[in-house]
Amino acid sequence: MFKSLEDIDKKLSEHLNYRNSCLNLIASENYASDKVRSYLSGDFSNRYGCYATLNPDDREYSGNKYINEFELETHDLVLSMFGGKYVDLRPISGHMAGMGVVLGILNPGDTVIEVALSDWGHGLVGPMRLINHFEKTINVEYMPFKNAEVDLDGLIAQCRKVKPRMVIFGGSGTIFFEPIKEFRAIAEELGIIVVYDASHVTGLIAGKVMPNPIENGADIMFGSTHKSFPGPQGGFIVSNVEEYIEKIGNALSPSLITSHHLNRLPSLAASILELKKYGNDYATQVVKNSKALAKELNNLGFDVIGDKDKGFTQTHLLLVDIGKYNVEGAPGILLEKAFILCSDDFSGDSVQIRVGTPEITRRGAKEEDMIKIAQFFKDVIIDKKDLEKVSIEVQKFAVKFNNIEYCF
Ligand code: DSN
Repeated sequence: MFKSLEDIDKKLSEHLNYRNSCLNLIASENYASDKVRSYLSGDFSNRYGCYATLNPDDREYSGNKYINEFELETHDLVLSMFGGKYVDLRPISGHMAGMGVVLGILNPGDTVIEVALSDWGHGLVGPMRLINHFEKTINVEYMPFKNAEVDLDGLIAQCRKVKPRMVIFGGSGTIFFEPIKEFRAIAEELGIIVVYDASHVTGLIAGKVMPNPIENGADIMFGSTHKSFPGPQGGFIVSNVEEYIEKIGNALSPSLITSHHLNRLPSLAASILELKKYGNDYATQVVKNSKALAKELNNLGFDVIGDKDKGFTQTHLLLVDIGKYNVEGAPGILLEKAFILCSDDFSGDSVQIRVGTPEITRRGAKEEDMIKIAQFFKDVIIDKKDLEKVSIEVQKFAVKFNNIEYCF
C-alpha cells in the first residue's frame, strides 16, 4: 500500500525508466506529443458534460457555457477528419463505443457477423454473450478469412445464409484493407448495417494512407484515438445516418454513461490539428516501417503472415507465425525478458506475435532501423540467445528513440 506521495512518485518513475528502456512494438499503443499530453491535466478533468439527446446544446448540467462550445468545436474537428454527419464522443474507450453501437442498434434475436478472436478480432459481441441475457438475445457468427484477408465471397455466402442485421469489419490485427466498398451492394440488397471498428487503424485513416470506411460505404464507424492515432485514450463514433446515431446515443446515455467525462477533449482536439498537418507523413512512415520489418523478418526465416506480393502488410502492424520455433510459454513474456514489448496469440492452432510500428515511428525510427529490430527477434526466438545479454543490446538501441516527431 502506498504511504506517501514519494511512494507514488517513485513507482511512477520506475515505470517510466522501465518503459523508456524497452522497445515498444505494441500495435495498440502510441506516444502523444508533450502538448497533447499536457492538456490532460486541465480543468476539464474535474468537470462534467451532460446531454441526453442528439443535440449537445440540449444541456442537463450547469457550468457548461464554454464546455458546450468546446464540445461542438471538437465534434466539428472529428467530423472534418473522419467524415460523417454525426458524431458521439462520450464513450471513454473504443470498446465502449462499440458496445453503444451494438446495444443501441440491435433488436433481440438479431445476428451479428464480427471478426473472431482467432483472427485477431476485438472480441466485442462474442464476449458480450457471456452476460446471461445477451447469450439469449444476440447471435454471433464469425467472418471468414483467407491468408489474413477477409474472404469476400465467403462472407457474401455467409450473409445470404445467416441473414445478419449487422456486419462489423475491423479488429486488432488488420494487416490488409477490408472490402467495405465491395460489400456495400450486398449490404443494401440484404438490409445489413455495415459497421467499421477503426480502433486500430484510426491514425492510418486520419493520415490518408488507408481508405476511409465511412466514405466507402460503412454506415457507422467507431474506434479509439490512441492506437495508430497518437492522441489521448478515448472512444468515438461517427455516422451519416441520424437514426443510428440517435439510437446509439440512447444506449450510451443514460445506460453506459450519464454525465460524461471531458478531460481528454482538449487533447483530442490538439491531436487532430497535429494530424491534419503531419498525419500523412507520420502514417506513410508507419506503413513503410511495417513493410520493412516484415520483409527483414521474412529474410531471416520467419513465417510472416500475409501475401508477400503485397509486402505482408498495408497497416501499422504485422503478424508472424512462430509456431515452428517451439517457444516455451507465452512469446510476449519471453520477448519482454529481452525488453521487447509486443503482443501474442496462441489460443488457436498457431502461435503468433503481433508487432506494431506506431510508437517507434513516432519516436523517430525509419526503415533502416527495422533491420536491427528484426535481428533482435531472431536472437530471442530463433537463436535462443541469452535473454539478459540481448536485453542489454535492446536497451542501448531503444534509448536512441527518445524524440517525438510529426508534431508541432
Ligand atoms: N484490443 C487490445 C489490443 O489490440 O491490443 C487493446 O485494446
